[in-house]
Amino acid sequence: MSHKAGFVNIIGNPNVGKSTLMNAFIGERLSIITSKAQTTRHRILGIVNGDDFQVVLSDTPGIIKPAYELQNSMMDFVKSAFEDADVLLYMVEIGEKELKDEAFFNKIINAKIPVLLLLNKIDKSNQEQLEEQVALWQEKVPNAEIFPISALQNFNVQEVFDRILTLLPDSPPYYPKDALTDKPERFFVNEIIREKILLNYDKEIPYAVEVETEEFKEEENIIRIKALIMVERETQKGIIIGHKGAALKKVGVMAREDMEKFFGKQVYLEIFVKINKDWRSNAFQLRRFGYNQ
Ligand code: GDP
Ligand code: MG
Ligand code: K
Repeated sequence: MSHKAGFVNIIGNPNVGKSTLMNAFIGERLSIITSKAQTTRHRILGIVNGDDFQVVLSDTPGIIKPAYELQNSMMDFVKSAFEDADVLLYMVEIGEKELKDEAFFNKIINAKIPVLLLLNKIDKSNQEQLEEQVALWQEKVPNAEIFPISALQNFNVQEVFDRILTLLPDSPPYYPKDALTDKPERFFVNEIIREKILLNYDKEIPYAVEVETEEFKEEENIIRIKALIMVERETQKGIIIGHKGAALKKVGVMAREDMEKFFGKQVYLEIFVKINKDWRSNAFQLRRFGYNQ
């Protein structure tokens, strides 16, 4: 049986209905996790799994950043949103004008990947308005396939999803399907720590380590997390920990801050470093996502 997998980027102004669309995608299937993980490249909104597909949906925080943050690193980020995705969903709502950010808008109309323009909230319009809007957007974004939808009323949502699937390449899943449905919180804890490792150490280190969440205890006002960073050699352990523990402490503080945002709760995070020569054989393969290659 062939398997399809890929990355779908959702772009659009705030409040156009991106989260509602995610919920609509999720409502139709059981084996789905929705979450917001801040990764190096994208925020994961949700991963939709089926027997023969895995769709990773994410959005691009860059689009809503104010102008003063529009520096090189952000523009790189924005660029990667176009280069790394397999399909781009550009969501607008009835009556909306195009994006204020002209550079970004130009990226959409010049995208090399398929663009689906989702004209959302059509439940608020009549037939005449709708036809007018479709014509308008087709002119503005000639490279897009336009889907009038109502994410809220689940109109045309399945059609969009089916179209995404036809556009995705044959590929094994990027994320372990079982682990996702099994212990999703731990998965995102691992991803957040991995991201901080990526940001704080030289290139070879992230490839030499594996992160595992040993304990995840949610209490009323706090989540207690114990995570393990597994390395293969003593020297790597030393690098991870750093002089007087400073490097690991930094990773811990950054990761905890993200986790608190992610889970919306105070987090008590302990990270241990352990040498485990065999982790590679146990680790999940295929980790394209989140790595700066
Ligand atoms: P996001 O900021 O792009 O994620 O937008 P949300 O999904 O949070 O939606 C913003 C608001 O638009 C919410 O009040 C939604 O209920 C509403 N909304 C989303 N989709 C639709 C739709 O298809 N029709 C209508 N009438 N409202 C919608
Ligand atoms: Mg939202
Ligand atoms: K989001």
